[in-house]
Amino acid sequence: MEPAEEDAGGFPRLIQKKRDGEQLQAAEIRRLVRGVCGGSLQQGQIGALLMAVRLRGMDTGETLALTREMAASGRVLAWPRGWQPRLVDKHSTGGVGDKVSLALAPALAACGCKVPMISGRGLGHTGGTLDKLESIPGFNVSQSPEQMRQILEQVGCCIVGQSDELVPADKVLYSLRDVTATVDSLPLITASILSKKAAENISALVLDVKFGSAALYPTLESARPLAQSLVSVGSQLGIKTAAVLSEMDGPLGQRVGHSLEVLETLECLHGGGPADLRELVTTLGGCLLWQCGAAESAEAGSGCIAAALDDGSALRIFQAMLQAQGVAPSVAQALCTATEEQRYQVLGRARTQEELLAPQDGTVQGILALPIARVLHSLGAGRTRQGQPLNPRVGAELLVTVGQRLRKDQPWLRLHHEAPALEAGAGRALRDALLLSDEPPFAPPPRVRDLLLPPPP
Ligand code: IUR
Repeated sequence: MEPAEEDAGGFPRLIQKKRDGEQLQAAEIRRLVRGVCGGSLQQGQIGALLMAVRLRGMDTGETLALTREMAASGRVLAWPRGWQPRLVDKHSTGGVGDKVSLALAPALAACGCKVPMISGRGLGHTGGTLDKLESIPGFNVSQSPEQMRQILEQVGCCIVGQSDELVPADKVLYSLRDVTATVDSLPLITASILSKKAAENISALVLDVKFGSAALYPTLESARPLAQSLVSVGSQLGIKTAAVLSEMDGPLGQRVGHSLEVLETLECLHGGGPADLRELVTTLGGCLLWQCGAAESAEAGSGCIAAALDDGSALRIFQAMLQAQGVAPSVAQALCTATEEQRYQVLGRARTQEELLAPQDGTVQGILALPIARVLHSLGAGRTRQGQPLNPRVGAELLVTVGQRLRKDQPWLRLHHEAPALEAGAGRALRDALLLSDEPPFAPPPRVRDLLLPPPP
């Protein structure tokens, strides 16, 4: 007989085992996760367990068991059998200006995939995909599994919030990790991300693991173990999992802030927009099309995604997704077919647009995303507490790209805000975000620095 979950003697022994660096068995991990969800594991015990895992780590087998148990702690989505090979999703570890999901989901659907994308909200300096979509009047991120299925049937993709029924264990563990200094644990991050993807019941997954000064990991090599852990555990869960390592020193694209990022997504969906945004959308999408058997190679898949952006098919699906998720047809049409000025009328514009000028001649060596994100956050674009309202119109447009030559007094950034005046500290932080050099102009480097493809079957 399994020890009763209420057995106070059982849990301390399991915590002690991990504390002393021993390996936990799958059945022990199951008891712990059930204790977390059922409430029989006390908050202090969960905190101690998290810290033991943070300090002692978990091997791939333990991480896999933890991911499986977390995924099974709630409802697992079910789909028609015929969809199975083409059910795909993407996850990013979080970046500034990262609006890739907004363009990628409809582009994948245009290429024949089903994309039940469950996204998050922004907390801290990175913006959340759901918050960006909610800057569109009427957009509803709360969709039941039944509604998701209907939207996937009609449109091919949806982007929704995580319902309470899905992976309740992650809700408990994630909120406690935040307050116990255990967020940066490889097995805990792996299990948290992959349990939610496993509950979506998808066939293929691509992960955009960011590195750089505005990412969780500062360097390519420090981010690689997370990418490897995600690919290894994801593959063992039966999901064809790939990872892309992409640089996150400067904002992705030229616009940061919720409604400004929707505007830039629309440019991308019209076949234009910044080169780095298109690079990430086509690379991540190309991997997925290859993984799910819709393309001969990742390169061929990238070509299919590029074609869906260029021929308007991804844009039409984006418009249909907006309507299916509550946006009035006239609003969806205005956003997807009108001029930028008319799009601003739909999304609104902040009261003040203020341009920052280059202090001297020079070549743009870099534009640091983190200080820009922090200033925007302080101007109301982000939240410090869950549930706090935010201002979707606050944002920044970069008027220059890395590698280009800049003249003294040339505008390099346009800030959109509603504050009476920019505080001196914020102005200084923004000025310091522009890195100028005496080097000759150069082509900006690619965002994608490495690709980890799934192991062969
Ligand atoms: N995103 C998640 O879903 N889980 C995590 O642990 C982190 C980011 I860090």
